[in-house]
Amino acid sequence: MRPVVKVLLVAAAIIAFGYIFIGNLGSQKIEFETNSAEIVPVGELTDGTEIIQSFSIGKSKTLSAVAIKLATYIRVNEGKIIVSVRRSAHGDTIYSKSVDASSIADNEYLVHRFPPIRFMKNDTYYLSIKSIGAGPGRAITAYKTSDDADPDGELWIDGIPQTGDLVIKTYTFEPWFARIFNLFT
Ligand SMILES: [Ca+2]
Repeated sequence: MRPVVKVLLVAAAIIAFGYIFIGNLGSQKIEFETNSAEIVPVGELTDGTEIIQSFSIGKSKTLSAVAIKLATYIRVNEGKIIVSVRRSAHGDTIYSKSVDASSIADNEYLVHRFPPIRFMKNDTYYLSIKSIGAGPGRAITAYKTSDDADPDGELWIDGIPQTGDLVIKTYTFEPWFARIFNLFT
């Protein structure tokens, strides 16, 4: 290999590494937090139950994490919870993860971080929580508001639209270069 080619290859590798590394530096912050005077459990999430909450993120924002407030009825529950983030209510899954119901903490937010979703800005997402394998008396629950806390979001439980919204937080990630860019635009 000619020396000049070697130098070019090394330079290309450094630039590629720098782009990937620096592109992942930035800050994550809470984009939205469900705010309501009254929240109530949605009921036991027994086998097959699916909750879907839609939400939107702001212009030029990059979705990087979601958190859902869950509760255990102060007992150890059975089965699994599959948390998914989708582009539509029932398809185009961007992210999905299974969690043992027995590992869920009472009245705490279950946080799921994922690689920041790029090129999908200013969009609506669908957060799904599906219960697998939990019988009555052995299932966890989530919280919803009594009122329409998020006019931009909608909640469905087993396909039935609800008045309130699921108690969640969404997080966005802003790479440092986007922050500087946004100062001038
Ligand atoms: Ca709503």
